[in-house]
Amino acid sequence: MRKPNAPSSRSVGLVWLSLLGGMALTVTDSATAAMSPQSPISSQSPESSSRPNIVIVLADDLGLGDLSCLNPNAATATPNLDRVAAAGARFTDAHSPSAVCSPTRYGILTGRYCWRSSLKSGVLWTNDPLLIEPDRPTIATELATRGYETAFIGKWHLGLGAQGPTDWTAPLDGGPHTVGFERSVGIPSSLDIPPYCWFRDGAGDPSPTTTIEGSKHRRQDGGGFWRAGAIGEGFVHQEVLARSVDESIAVVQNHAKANDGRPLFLELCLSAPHTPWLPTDRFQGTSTAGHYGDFVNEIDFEVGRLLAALETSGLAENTLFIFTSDNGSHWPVADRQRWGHAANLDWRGQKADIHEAGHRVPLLVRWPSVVAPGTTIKETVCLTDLYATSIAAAGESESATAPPPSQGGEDSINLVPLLAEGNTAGLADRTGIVHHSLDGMFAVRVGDWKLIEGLGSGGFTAPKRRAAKEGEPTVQLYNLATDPRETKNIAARNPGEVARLQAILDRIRADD
Ligand SMILES: [Ca+2]
Repeated sequence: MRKPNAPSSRSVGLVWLSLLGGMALTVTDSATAAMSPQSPISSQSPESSSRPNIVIVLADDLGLGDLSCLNPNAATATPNLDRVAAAGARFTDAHSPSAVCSPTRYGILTGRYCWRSSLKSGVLWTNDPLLIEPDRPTIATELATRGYETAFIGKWHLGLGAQGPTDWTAPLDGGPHTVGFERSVGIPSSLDIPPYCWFRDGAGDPSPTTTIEGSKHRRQDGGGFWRAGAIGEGFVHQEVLARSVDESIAVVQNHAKANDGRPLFLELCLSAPHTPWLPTDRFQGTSTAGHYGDFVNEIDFEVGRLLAALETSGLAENTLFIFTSDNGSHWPVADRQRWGHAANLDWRGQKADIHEAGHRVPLLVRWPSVVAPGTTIKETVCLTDLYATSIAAAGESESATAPPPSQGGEDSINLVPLLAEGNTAGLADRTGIVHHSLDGMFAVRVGDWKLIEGLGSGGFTAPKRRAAKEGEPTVQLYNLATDPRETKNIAARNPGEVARLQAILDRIRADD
């Protein structure tokens, strides 16, 4: 099994980049060569400069086309996120490792595809125990050994409790606090899956002790949707987004106030724009895409509040700030036609699907003095890469007695050289990126080629799975350079390409 990139190879080229000033640059294959310095001239690698704070903000079901910086025709307006993109890098070919929630969250924190874990399809459900295996390294455990304060806020959806159904009458013996986060405030899973409650540092805050009826309406025409089930006293669905950001701002402010020389790692997992779509009064009617679009606008406002807190606390300048989404938007063709809003741009499908809209996600990175403003990165990357990237950004473990370098991050590539210098060498370590759908359908992406191991969407779009007709291939093959919409399955006339990609997928899967 491949080990994560050695952090020692990351020379981030701070001095070289500073020579570029504010010049916008576009990282393409041809530009990469021109951008590469003759030799590393950085004198400020993370080892010798102060370690950066690292903030990862993960939206829930936000599509590429929801950001106005990525979609000139968006029915939404995201000025704060647009400023993040303008100040740093935007990726155009970034993928969540899964087209749904829990597996992507596992992949980000561990740098490992979730289908290697016990969860082979779907998402965790009410009161499932912790999915992350005991002793598995996570971004949080690795950064903690490097002296970071570590905090998790928001939607967890990785299970609570060590085994069996979560026991809310006792301290939680599994959760963010057992996988490296010294502080945590969150909700168990999606905002439409009970129990509805907050937890704080390993205990209910308060635990769910009563019940709520389910809401009747599912999407645009109702008051939001959630399933009936347990709820904690005082829990209000509509307050979760703002409260998650309030808690994050408190973490930032307390961190700045402590000023103890430790850097901060904060993972903020937003509960939006996943259903229930519950924009507060202030945002209703601010978009032309109904409650969904209004909710997206509220996300942007809330991220803006966090960015402002980083600025006023004096942390922003030395912070690697990452914004992304756990899967594509839950936005079928009917919604696009009704509202004229392409939440997933022109990519085929929607959340949960194996086609591009299921897993091609927005990814913005702002890192002043390392990532040049206005950078566009077209290389294919996976959110599992945030594991090795975060560890590389943090630098070597500071304690001689700290555990040895991680043996985790099996499916993670360090993106710091790509971000800082347009250096694509590290990406060559990966033969292909694996995509995974709601029902466990696999696909592999190698260059422009994409092989899907089955027929149908594997997710929400019908048909989910279908049998091959007589003489029809049992797989889908597309070339995204010539057919980005995945309209024409060319598996039948490219058996050699099918065999090549199938062998790569089999090899990655077997490498466990
Ligand atoms: Ca999601």
